[in-house]
Amino acid sequence: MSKSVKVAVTGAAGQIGYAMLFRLASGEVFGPDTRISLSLLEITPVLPALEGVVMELDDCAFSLLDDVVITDNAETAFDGVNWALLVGSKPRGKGMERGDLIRENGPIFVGQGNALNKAASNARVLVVGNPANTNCLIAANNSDLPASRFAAMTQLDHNRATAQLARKAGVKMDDVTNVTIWGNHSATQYPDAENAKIGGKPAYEVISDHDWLKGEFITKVQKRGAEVIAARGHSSAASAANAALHHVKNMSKPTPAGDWFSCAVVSDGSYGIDEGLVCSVPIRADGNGGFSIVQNVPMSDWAKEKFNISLEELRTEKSVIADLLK
Ligand code: NAX
Repeated sequence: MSKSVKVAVTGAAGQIGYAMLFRLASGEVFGPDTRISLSLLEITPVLPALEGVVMELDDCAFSLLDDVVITDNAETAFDGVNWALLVGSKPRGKGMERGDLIRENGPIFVGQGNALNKAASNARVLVVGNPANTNCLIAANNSDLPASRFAAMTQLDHNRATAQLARKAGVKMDDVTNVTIWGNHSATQYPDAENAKIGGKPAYEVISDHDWLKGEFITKVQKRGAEVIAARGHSSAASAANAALHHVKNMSKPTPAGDWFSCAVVSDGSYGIDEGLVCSVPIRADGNGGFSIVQNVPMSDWAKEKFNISLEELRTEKSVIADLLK
């Protein structure tokens, strides 16, 4: 008998949604024996555009795709879903500071946290919409689902770091392992090459240009989103959708022995991160829906300093939306 999965995507008519839905519906993520229902949330004025996307989904005649629901009601969208991919949020407007964006988007995640609570007792949640860590903190805090069901996406940053290391070392992508993104999905994040491995050896042994590892590598990953906007005129979409699906796959299967992946989860106090803060750390999934934070990954004093900058930013973001927390 075939299995089935129901996936909610918010902001489904946006550019990441458009790059994500067809891959989800193709069966790439959950495998060829899993039937798929999609539940798509948009704001009311965008529903007609979303109808066009649904026409295109139909026109693909995907074998595994059963229902597609579109709605502007979060509770309807989340009804009985196994995964909720929270992509939708307002983009940063002209002259808007990060703090303004947090205040603008925070209430969306209060509503969606509540809706998840009522409609989706089995859901696993990935927050992509920015500021992702703090939006995730708000959604998790406004829901009674276990905190471990919530994550904010740093897989795109992880993939960017992996690609930079592979290109520099002249190796295949899969030769790079044990990359970690620490902290916030923002320009303060700390991409960790000190613990990364290339072909099983420390990245610092394989790449002799340590100035690059301590300098350009870090800033390149931190500022890659802005670099893509400058070149393309639009923010990362296909790579972001790819990373979201990569996250779902990573969480759904046992992580290969000795490796880990990055995502921002609700802190249990590991690495001195304030309990409850949503912070990116190294994660291993057990293949049964559970995960653990990899412990004792060493950090030099230099690395700790970098990580602390991002941690401090997360604390500030939390203070900006303190009134939205229960
Ligand atoms: P778009 O502006 O193309 O799409 C966003 C969609 O969300 C729009 O269709 C909008 O109508 C919808 N939306 C707004 N408020 C909503 C609500 N309350 N409920 C449901 N839908 C709502 O943006 P897109 O390029 O798709 O990016 C989406 C989000 O991902 C942005 O916040 C963006 O900053 C964030 N990103 C996060 C990344 C990450 O690694 N965590 C990387 C890529 C991306 O920048």
